[in-house]
Amino acid sequence: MSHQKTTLGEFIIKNQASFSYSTGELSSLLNALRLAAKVVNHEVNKAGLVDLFGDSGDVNVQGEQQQKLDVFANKTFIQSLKNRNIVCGIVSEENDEFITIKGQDKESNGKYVVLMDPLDGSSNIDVNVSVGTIFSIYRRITPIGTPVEEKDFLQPGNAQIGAGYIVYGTSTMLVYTTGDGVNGFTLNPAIGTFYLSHPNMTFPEEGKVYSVNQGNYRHFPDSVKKYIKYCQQEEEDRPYTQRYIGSLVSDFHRNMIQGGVYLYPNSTVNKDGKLRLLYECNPIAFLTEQAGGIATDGQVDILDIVPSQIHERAPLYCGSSSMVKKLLEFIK
Ligand code: P6P
Repeated sequence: MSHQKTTLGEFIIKNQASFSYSTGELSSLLNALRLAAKVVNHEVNKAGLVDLFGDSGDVNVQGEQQQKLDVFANKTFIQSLKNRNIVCGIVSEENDEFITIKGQDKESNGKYVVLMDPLDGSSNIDVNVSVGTIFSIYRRITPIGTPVEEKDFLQPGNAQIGAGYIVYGTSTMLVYTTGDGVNGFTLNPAIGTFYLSHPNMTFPEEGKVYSVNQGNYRHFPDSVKKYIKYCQQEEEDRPYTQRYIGSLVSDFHRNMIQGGVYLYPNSTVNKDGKLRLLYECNPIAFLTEQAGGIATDGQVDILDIVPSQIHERAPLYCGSSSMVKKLLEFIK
């Protein structure tokens, strides 16, 4: 029963003590994300009824057709993060440049920066397939009170102090880490409260699922083609099942619960892959490692990559450690 479960708000307070560097500001940041998640969830669930389906008519920095819900989610998360004077800057998939946030005193006093994909997989909205929000949190590098700079956002993933996602699916869940394991919270929409439903989430060591868009097979490196053939072979523990929703958060969430490996390789079409390093690969990689899995670009751990541009892309292979290790035998 819900009344026996810990709420997200209670969990954040209880674990605040473990934020050795926080005086409650990180808790407040997490609560800002919690609030925005509930507002976006409400709109995602009724998009078709209030004409929030479909294209906004604009195109984002990636050249992708912006969906109306993308725009709504972006505005909602930015507004919620602005309101608490704890964040000094935001990078969003939907904005070309980083956003500077000043407090009422017109100063950049926030201690943190947030990087996000406000509505990942949004091309699935009109066909009623799960979509998600992905977020990544760092301490700023520049001194408090000075203008936020691009270097505040170009930190390697291993400097993250928090990361997570909201999946707007058959149920809405918020899954996050602050470096002390991964915990999942399910929204009770009747009362608008997230409850701890998946404590200490960990990747099964082994899995039977591989997630890749096989429509791109002909563009993949030969090593990846060989691994896919390996997955399909009739041998002791194969063939595996291929599952691909086309929504990173959904494919990742399923694999973390059931076990599996997700692949978005570089290819002759996308030389650096399609996924963005700062607000897709890095937060997913932080969650992966906190859940006992492996996340790599095929050569190095995702979290060790030093970014050079805020919208740069990287290949992503992540999931159950034994499956990723087998994949790396082919790639390396
Ligand atoms: P493709 C959605 O656009 C996204 O960024 C991820 O959520 C998803 O895993 C991937 O791209 C799907 O890309 O090329 O397979 O359609």
